[in-house]
Amino acid sequence: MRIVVLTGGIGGARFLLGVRAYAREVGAEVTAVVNVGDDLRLHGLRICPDLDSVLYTLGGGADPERGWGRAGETWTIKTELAAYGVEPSWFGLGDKDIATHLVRTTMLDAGYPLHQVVDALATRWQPGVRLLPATDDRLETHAVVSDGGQRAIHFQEWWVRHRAQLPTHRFVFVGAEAAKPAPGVTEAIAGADVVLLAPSNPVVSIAPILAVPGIREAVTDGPAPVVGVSPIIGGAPVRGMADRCLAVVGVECSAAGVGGLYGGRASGGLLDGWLVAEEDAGAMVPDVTVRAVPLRMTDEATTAAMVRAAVELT
Ligand code: FO1
Repeated sequence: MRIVVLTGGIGGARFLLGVRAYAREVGAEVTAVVNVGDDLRLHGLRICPDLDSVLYTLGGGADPERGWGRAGETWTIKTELAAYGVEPSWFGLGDKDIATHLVRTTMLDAGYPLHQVVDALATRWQPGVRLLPATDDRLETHAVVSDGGQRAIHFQEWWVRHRAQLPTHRFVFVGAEAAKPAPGVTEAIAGADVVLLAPSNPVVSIAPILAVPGIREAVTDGPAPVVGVSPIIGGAPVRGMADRCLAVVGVECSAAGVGGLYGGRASGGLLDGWLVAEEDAGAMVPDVTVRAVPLRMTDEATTAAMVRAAVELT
């Protein structure tokens, strides 16, 4: 069996732990297509938060409390940069994490495409699943905010500096129109037995992946059933600030709201199946098979059981 997962953020990385465990049980191959819209260049370094969250989480090197960055991190360089008054001071890079950004930036500057850089980093972290960036090309999520006047700011500034509290009009996926799917992405989707949408933020993690021309079409026109896992339980995001993002696009923060945002395949949307939490049993999405199961990713075995339920929904 071949499983493709569209994923981003810390929830997506934790979901992949369960996908990998399930895949080992049944002998499946997993390809994760990872959001790059959160990426930024800072202090001359290319930072890929979602790819790194997946690498560190699956490789056993993630900080369990923060969710992002490395366990046992030290912050000497951050402190030194602050002593020079270097901005942005609101985005902290740990010393161990910086090593990853140095390797990545050196390879990118030498001309390697991002997917080859991911392969090189994966040699160390051995994630046990195939990792593909959605695109090798520049794709950055920006938020159009009212902050005195109207302006667009990078997603990380919106998320980390302003904690998603600024009046926000919309998100823009800068570069998406000209971006091409990274090699292997549409082929993996076309060859999949099931496509899973991780319980990631639908607005700023999954939407930028689908904004790359060719990816959404590969999912909707492909032979594989598509099953999404709700990132919302009982009207609240499992983690992160999906509620703020959903408000920006005018979607109710509920399992039914996000299911409706993705939409049923038979009515021009994405989904064949929608897995929701037991708390949300009764949520309805037109043309979509909805099933309620325990949906909190408390450990790998519970998450693997969620994945089994998602696969069996099809
Ligand atoms: N999140 C924060 O809340 N504060 C930070 O200073 C911060 C730094 C950071 C550095 C590298 C990295 O890979 C992620 C980092 N994050 C930080 C997490 C990140 O902003 C977001 O949680 C994701 O982009 C959303 O998935």
